[in-house]
Amino acid sequence: MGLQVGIVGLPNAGKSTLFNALTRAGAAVAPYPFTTIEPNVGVVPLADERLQWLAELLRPPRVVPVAVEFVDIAGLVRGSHRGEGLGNQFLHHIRQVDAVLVLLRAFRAADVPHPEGTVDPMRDLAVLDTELILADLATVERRLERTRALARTKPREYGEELHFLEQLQAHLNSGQPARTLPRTAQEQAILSGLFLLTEKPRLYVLNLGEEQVQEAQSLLQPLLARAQAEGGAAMWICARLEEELAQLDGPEAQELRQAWGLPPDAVQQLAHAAYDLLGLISFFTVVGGNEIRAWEIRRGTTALKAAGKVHSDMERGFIRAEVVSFADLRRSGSLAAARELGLVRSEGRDYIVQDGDVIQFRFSV
Ligand SMILES: Nc1nc2c(ncn2[C@@H]2O[C@H](COP(=O)(O)OP(=O)(O)O)[C@@H](O)[C@H]2O)c(=O)[nH]1
Ligand SMILES: [Mg+2]
Repeated sequence: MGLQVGIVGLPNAGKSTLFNALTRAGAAVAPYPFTTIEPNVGVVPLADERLQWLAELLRPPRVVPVAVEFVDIAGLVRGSHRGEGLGNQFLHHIRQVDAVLVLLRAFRAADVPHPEGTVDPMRDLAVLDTELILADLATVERRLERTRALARTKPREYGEELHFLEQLQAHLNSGQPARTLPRTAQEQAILSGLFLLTEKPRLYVLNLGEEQVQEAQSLLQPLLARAQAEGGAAMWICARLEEELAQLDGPEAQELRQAWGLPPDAVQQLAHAAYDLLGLISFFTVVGGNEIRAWEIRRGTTALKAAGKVHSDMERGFIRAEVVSFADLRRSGSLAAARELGLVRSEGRDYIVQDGDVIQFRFSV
């Protein structure tokens, strides 16, 4: 499974519209085989000019970019945590994603009812926050009960966990998301096992109407401030326009984008923002003359672990990694020239892979 981003928001915020825009735009990025894995899971390949350059240089039959999967998660409404609307069904879906895209409605449309009666994105955010925090509280309280029972018989083993869970409960009870609670490495392990919704990194997206584009920056301001305070990201989009534009071809769509004041590629901006939010970088592999492929890894990953990402055999039998940075490769013009210039380095298992590295793994089977 690839990197997954769950789209959450109140009903009629435009989640499905955004989802369609994302997946249709994804479909247009040749040569990636477009897929909607399930009706509500779509794949957006990340455009990367470095990969494109490599593809032009080496012309392999297959070019595989990294991709971000978006999941349209329905059913989050005020009262969800106690079973309103579709109740807790959404929880199951959000628990599995790596990051949460919070979509907030700014567009005004008399024919599209708002579940809260008026358009107010920051109020909606408060509603969503409350639901997610309450859902997490329920999870933590279930775990607390178990840990309390265990701590009664084995206080030495479970004392610390109990103490941390109580801290976490108080933190959530005060209206704060799990991700702002300081923790030790040991506590992090407990947290990871809980799959809390408010622990996931967030990308805030404000869904604007066509007529609001001119004032986009000022409308985005409160959300941007919030995102900056929590180390997240915020951007705006016109989901409905993007959905329509995604069906058009290059030049025509670009002209309309300019006329509307939209960015040249909002869908890619969004996918890249999610990628960056998760601290992901890309490295590239060239497999014989057959395939060029981009791989996503977390910043700070070693050559050994990167090899394992490509194939478990490569990790097991790792000998060394032959690495050239993309910048060096482009400057030299070809892999052979880079080799002659001594720009292809031989790196060991502990080498920290850098964004844009072109790597050939040497391994024994
Ligand atoms: N006027 C206007 N309508 C929009 C916009 N974005 C979405 N909608 C409409 O709002 C309704 C609800 O959108 P949908 O994507 O189904 O919302 P969801 O419930 O969050 O999945 C649909 O009729 C959309 O066409 C927008 O930017 N402007
Ligand atoms: Mg929907």
